[in-house]
Amino acid sequence: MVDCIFCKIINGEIPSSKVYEDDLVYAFEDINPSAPVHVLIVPKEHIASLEELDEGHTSLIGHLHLVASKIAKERQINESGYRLLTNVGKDGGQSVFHLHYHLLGGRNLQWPPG
Ligand code: DGP
Repeated sequence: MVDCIFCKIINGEIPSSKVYEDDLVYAFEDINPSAPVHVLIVPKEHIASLEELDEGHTSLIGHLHLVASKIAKERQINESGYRLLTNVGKDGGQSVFHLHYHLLGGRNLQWPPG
């Protein structure tokens, strides 16, 4: 998608600190980290948000979760724990409308979020 900042990151038009890449997903360091580990995991397909998912995306989203778990192990936060979340829409705090999951860890995360 032409004006999507995350599509540009995936395509290499905008630089990013790559954490992981395969045919389906791309993961990179968040520009404004909220925790010692803050990685964004995005499908390469442009999907605006979780609300645009359909049954055809089931294996993609399952795969993305496994990638998150793999990164958590690599960053050694799997035993202490971490959070994987996606913000949806205005009230959910979504600011970039290309589906992405935040992998957060490396500190004691508070709940509930603000
Ligand atoms: P959300 O509010 O859930 O839509 O999160 C968007 C995240 O994307 C936010 O934590 C900051 C991050 N972000 C926005 N623009 C860029 C960028 O150009 N590069 C990187 N690495 N992260 C970005």
